[in-house]
Amino acid sequence: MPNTPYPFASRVLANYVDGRFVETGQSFAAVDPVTANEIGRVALADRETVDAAVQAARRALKGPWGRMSLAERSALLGKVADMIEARFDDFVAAEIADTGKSILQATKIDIPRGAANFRNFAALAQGRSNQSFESETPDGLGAINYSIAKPLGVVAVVSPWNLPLLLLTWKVAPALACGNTVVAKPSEETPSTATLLAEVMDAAGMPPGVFNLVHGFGGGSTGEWLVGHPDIDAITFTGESSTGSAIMRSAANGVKPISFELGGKNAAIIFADADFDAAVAGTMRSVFTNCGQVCLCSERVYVERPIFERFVAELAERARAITIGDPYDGADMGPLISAQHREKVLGYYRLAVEEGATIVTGGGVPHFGNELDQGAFVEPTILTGLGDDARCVREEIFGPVCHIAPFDNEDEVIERTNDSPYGLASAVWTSDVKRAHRVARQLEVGVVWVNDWFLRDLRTPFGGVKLSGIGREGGEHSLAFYSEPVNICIKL
Ligand code: NAD
Ligand code: 6OD
Repeated sequence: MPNTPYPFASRVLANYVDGRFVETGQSFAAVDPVTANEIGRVALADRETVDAAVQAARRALKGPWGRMSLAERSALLGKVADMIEARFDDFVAAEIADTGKSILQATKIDIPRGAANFRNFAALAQGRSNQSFESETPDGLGAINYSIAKPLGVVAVVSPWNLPLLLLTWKVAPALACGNTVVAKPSEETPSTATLLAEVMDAAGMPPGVFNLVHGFGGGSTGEWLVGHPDIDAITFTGESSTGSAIMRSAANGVKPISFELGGKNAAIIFADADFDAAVAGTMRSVFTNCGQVCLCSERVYVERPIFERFVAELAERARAITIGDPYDGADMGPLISAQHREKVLGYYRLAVEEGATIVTGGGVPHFGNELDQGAFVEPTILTGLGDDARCVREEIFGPVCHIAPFDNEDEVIERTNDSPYGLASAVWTSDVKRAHRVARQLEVGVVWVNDWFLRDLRTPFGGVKLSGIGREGGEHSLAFYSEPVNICIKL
């Protein structure tokens, strides 16, 4: 178990602009959701700081970074990955301090993926360079065509709090691999690993202005000033669908390219022929990982009627066995991100009752009899008995909760799954491979897992349809978004 102290216990979390750590005279609190205690102060980036970051990023495009070979750039990103790993325990301590997530989650998923994102995109960009100079044979028009991939320029990266380092680096790494410069704004709830990343960039020798970090809030604050800045060239955003709409309005002013990974109301579909134990274990993961705060989590679970009762009983028994509490005491599940988010989730627990749900397990808050009672904890919750039009079945809750409903046939469950304003991910559990292919291709989502959940290959397209996003990232899709292809046509 990591025993490293929170790295910012005695210093302000600063912005990182033009290769310097800068404070601004204004700050806001970093809060530990396990106890609601303030653990640090974060320098709030005002308009001038955002502008300085964007201008530094513009200048850096023309500096040493812009002149580096792809091999040099990739080597530098590899060094960033190495240095994240060298400070692994600091990153883990910082991520847990901000989120209260379990040690298992932080050490096995969040921080390793932070390093892996840099390694993967550095390698992918290098592999691609051989293919990007495709020349075509003369076609009879007396010209030869070839294309080059240029960076977009200054990319604004705005990221959420649920998987802070993983989701920030998922965008920063390919943006840099393609030769862009970045101004990143992490969530105000989770400033710590982003600030460690700035320290790593600095120590790795990243030229000033290539990676800039600005801290602050969203609307009417740092986030809005960044995405509305006229001198950024593209916006990549992960977060709520309603925030995506607001950012899209900013992007419209300058007709900026956008890539959006947004909310979800994901379904797990369990057919009676599935491996029962695997389906239960997988659904436990897909509902309760990270206290249900993963955009891919299953909040709607459809179970074929012959195994419905047994499945509900087994899932409920396992949900009751989840230990909740301080991650450093080895708890399986920590708190939600904040008191405010807890109010939202508890609002849905109350609404479920009003809508006529049966609360199979959970539905309230745990009591500890110590300072954890101030934390943002809620009970893992399983609901049944709601109609498909209930708000708890249609709206994203983003907590450790699912509604389980029976279904009778394949066409019906496909139709019910697709009857959603969201379209991010689904998990299908069956031992019939023909059914798996048939169902998967009919689901209106960006990602379908069959007999698993959140199994990631970073080369695959990742993203959602409908309210769940615009565009795809991952592998070639990221490289395509973060670069500008230019056709050069030479008259022979
Ligand atoms: P959020 O939309 O509230 O905030 C995300 C980021 O946007 C934060 O940095 C915030 O400060 C910033 N922001 C907010 N308003 C802004 C504005 N008007 N202009 C510019 N920036 C603004 O989301 P959250 O609460 O941090 O994250 C949870 C949400 O993110 C859930 O809906 C979840 O499903 C979604 N999410 C989606 C994915 C995905 O890959 N599809 C991944 C993770 C989270
Ligand atoms: O694994 C990823 O690359 C990714 N973008 C995960 C998103 C998780 C949402 O909370």
